[in-house]
Order: sequence, then structure tokens, then C-alpha cells
Amino acid sequence: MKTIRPVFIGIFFILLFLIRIQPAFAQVKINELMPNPEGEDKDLEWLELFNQENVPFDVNNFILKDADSHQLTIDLSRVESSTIIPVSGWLIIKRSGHSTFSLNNDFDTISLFAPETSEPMDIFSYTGSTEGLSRGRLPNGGGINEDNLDPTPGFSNQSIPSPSPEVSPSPNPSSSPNSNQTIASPSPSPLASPTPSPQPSKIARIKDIVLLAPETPEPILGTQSGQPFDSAQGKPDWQLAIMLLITGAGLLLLTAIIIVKLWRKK
Ligand SMILES: [Ca+2]
Ligand SMILES: [Ca+2]
Repeated sequence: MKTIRPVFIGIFFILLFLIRIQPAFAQVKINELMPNPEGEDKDLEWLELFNQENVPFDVNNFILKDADSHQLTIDLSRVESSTIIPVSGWLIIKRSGHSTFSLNNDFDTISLFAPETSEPMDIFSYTGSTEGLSRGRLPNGGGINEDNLDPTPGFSNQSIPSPSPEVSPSPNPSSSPNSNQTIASPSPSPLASPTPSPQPSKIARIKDIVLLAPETPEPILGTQSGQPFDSAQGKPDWQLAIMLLITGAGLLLLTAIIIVKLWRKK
């Protein structure tokens, strides 16, 4: 029993060391980098670290290595004011004229090492670059994004905003037909009502009756042969009737006188 107790105590301290150290190492990421800045690369290249731990993390004397194993030691000369990364925060490491360590524009692999360690805490590899745009992880601390990013040194990473679609000019409302208005269709022309065929007017036809004055070739009363006489005219009809009566009566009287004279001669 006396030999077992020191073994448990040893295991306890080993576990305590791993719990205290390992999570901190795993929670700092190379989050974003600017390999091709607008201007002098030697002075303006920068690299962003992101702390996913729930306690502040100091990266003083940590080492960055590029693909050519050129080293850059992180100290106060490479940061703005402090080497401590706040909780869920970012820290910008500046090249600031370092002569050997660089972020290549064509491709590179950057590794982060804790002091006096041989295993990198994090590795970030990329291929290609665009001037003025960064490479990084999306979301923060996540997978390496294959496309360029909108540079966000010291802030949360974000994609390049997609261009807004062009607004097509609105058509001139005065020239476009209003969809709410129905186009006035030409009103159907009323069907031409069939023109009633002229009813045969009641035309009075009379025989050619001519009353001649003695030795006057022109008739004093009568109608032209075959000329229709419209009874609807009224007045001529009455006059004609009267004249016919008078003429008839005159003929009867004349006939009667002739008969009487002939009968007396017998
Ligand atoms: Ca560069
Ligand atoms: Ca960022």
C-alpha cells in the first residue's frame, strides 16, 4: 500500500500538468495573415493570432517559422502594445522590417511554436495571394479558407462582400402601359342593322283617263301613263276622286240625253 500511494500521486500531478498545459496550446491559432500588402511587403506584412481559450494567453517569446525555416520571435517589437491575447481576442504580429522571415506571395507554410518546443502549436498553409487581400480561417479559429478575405486585422474574419447587383434603370412610367389599367379595346361597332328593304308602297294605279277640252290637245286633267300615283300624298287623291265623279256623272248624263233623243225620234 505504501508503494502504491506515490504512484497515484505521480499520476495525479502528470494529469494536472496535461490539463493545465495542453488545452492552452491547442487554443491559439494562426487566424489570418497578409502576405501581399499594398506597399512594401517587408514592412507591412502582418499575421493575426486568435485565442480560443477562456483565459488570456501570453505569446511572448513564441516563435513563427516560414516554409524556409526563417524565424521571427514574438516580442514587444512585433506587437502594438502587449503580447497577451485577450479571451476570444486577436493579436497582430507585424513583420516590421524583419529581413529573413516573410510571408511569400505565391505559397507558404507558417508555423507557431511555444518557447523551447519542437512541435508546432498551429500551422497555416496557403497558395497564392492577391494584393491588399488576406488569407485566413472561417470562422475564427476554424478551417483555412481557400479564397481571399477582406482584411480584418484585430477583428473577426469575414468574407469579401459580394458585389451588389446593378440596379437596372426603371422604365419611364409615362411610356409604359399601366398594368392596372386595361387597354381600352375598341368598342364593337354596332352591327349594321339590316336596312329594311323598301316595302312596295301602296301605289295607286289608275287607268289613263284624259279629259280634253274642246279643241285642246293638252289634257286638263289626268295622269301620265304608267306613272305611279302615291296615295299617301292625300290631297291629289281627293281632287282626282272629285274630278272622276264629275266626269263620270257628266258621261252618264250625256249618255242619257243621247238615249232620250234617239228614243223620241222613233
Ligand atoms: Ca509577401
Ligand atoms: Ca481578423
